[in-house]
Amino acid sequence: MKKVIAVSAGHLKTKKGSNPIRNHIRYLNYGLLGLATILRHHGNIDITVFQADNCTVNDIFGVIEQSGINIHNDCECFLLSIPSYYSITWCIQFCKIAKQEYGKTIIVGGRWVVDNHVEWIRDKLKYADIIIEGFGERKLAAYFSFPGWELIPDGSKKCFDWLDYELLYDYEKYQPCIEISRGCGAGCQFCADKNTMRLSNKPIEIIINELNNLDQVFGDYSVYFEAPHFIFEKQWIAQLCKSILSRETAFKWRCTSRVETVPIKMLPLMKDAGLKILDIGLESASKQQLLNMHKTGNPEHYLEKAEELLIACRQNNIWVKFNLLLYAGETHATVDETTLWLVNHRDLIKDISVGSLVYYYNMDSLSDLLSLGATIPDEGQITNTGYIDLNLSPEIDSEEAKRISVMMPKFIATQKDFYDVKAISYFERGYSYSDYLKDLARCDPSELPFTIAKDPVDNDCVTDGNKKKTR
Ligand code: B12
Ligand code: SF4
Repeated sequence: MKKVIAVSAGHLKTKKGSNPIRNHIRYLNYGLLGLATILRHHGNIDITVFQADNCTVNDIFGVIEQSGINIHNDCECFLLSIPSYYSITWCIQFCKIAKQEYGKTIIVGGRWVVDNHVEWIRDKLKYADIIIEGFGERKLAAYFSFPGWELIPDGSKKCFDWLDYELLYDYEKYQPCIEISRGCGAGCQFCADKNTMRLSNKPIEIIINELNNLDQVFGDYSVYFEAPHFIFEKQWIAQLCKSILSRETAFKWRCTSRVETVPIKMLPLMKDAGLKILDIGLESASKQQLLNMHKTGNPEHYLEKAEELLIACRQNNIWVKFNLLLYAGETHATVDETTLWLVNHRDLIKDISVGSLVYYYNMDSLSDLLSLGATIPDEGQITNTGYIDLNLSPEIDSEEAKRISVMMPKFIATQKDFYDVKAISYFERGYSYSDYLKDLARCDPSELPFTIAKDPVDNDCVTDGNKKKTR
């Protein structure tokens, strides 16, 4: 059998725009790499994964050929993974070339985009042969029908056991991750995972095997423990930390969770075991907006817990990065309320990332958003792109929301904070602080989500989280 070429789609437009620094961010599409690992190791299928990242469609075909694959002669079929609606335009061009120039079969998947709107995708991607909804593990195994394919479990029941990084072209540039669980079901109104079933955390022995593999493949690395909502099951965490501490190699790790979920008493143990960054979905510090998002039923208590977490993380030299969302019904007053809370806690917060509400085709709550005051700027946008950049309220339209998203982090983070937070798990491996400063000099400061300040005196790559910020 010839080679299967798996491609993670790139973006012609990204949600956060592009600049010389963002071009060094490499989001690993671990969903696609996990599928490739199964096909290779259970199905004995020859497969290579290419991440398009910021490449144009023509460039990615060039990269594939440069890797030594003759697409005409060697390629059995393409698997195309669509990580987000922002990739659709790129995918349209990709499918056209893959079919018209190379005449290959194209199988498309990526549940956040494909699910529930197959007809729409089919209409957009006219040259695609097969579109697969949902988790791909079992459906692709059935398609290739290798011996024993029936034993591959459905992705709603099991995480990946491991990721074979060597199947990914140029894998040395990517920072590794380990999938811990899937799904969430916590009900936040804006989230695609609000009603999904959460799988319990993966057994620790499997994680340790994956770490042993990372030692072999990468040597020196940090890890994202991936889960839409990392749950700190106490016994599981205690066992994980104990197992990490008994290993010879140390590494830094991060994960995404909620303010109320982190067991504060366990932070010293987790710090010793390498926890360096907590990505926390704070979303807002406006009490009304927290209620509107269904983030909490008790915003006062929620914000107290957030403060308690910040203080405990500071004591343990763990950085907190908050994710914030400008939501339907947002006004200048609610933005000010959030900004004031953040500024009051500025010395405890390493960085924030602010997004503005986008309505995606497969969300179900447009009427709720409209009832909170949001409006649709361009009725045609959804059928063209699959998403809508909403006006959040009569006061804050989509453009103003984008402006606030860039401005708000400037109150909190400096260029060093931004680098430190992205250096673990996001920037391509080997992207040094001095390379970053050179790229920074080519950026428009007004478009950067941080202020440019004098660097701390001990100008190493990872600053001490206990220090006060210099600005
Ligand atoms: C972890 C995560 C990330 C991680 C990792 C991304 C990744 N590729 O997995 C990071 C931080 C990098 C990330 C970044 C972004 N993300 Co994100 N992310 C998530 C999150 C929390 C979980 C994703 C997940 O479950 N992965 C686990 C794997 C196993 O699932 P999977 O990737 O879907 O893969 C399975 C199937 O889709 C399918 N499949 C995938 N590819 C293929 C290919 C074929 C051929 C087949 C048959 C099947 C198939 O099989 C896979 C295995 O079962 C979700 C949901 C949430 N709660 O917020 C948002 C989410 C997916 N992200 C979202 C967005 C918008 C983004 C960004 C565009 C944000 C930005 N920065 O601008 C970027 C785009 C990144 C990129 N280029 O890939 C949106 C997508 C919205 C949409 N419908 O377009 C979501 C839904 C969040 C939301 N708004 O609700 N994200
Ligand atoms: S806690 Fe996070 S993953 Fe879960 S529903 Fe809310 S935003 Fe989504």
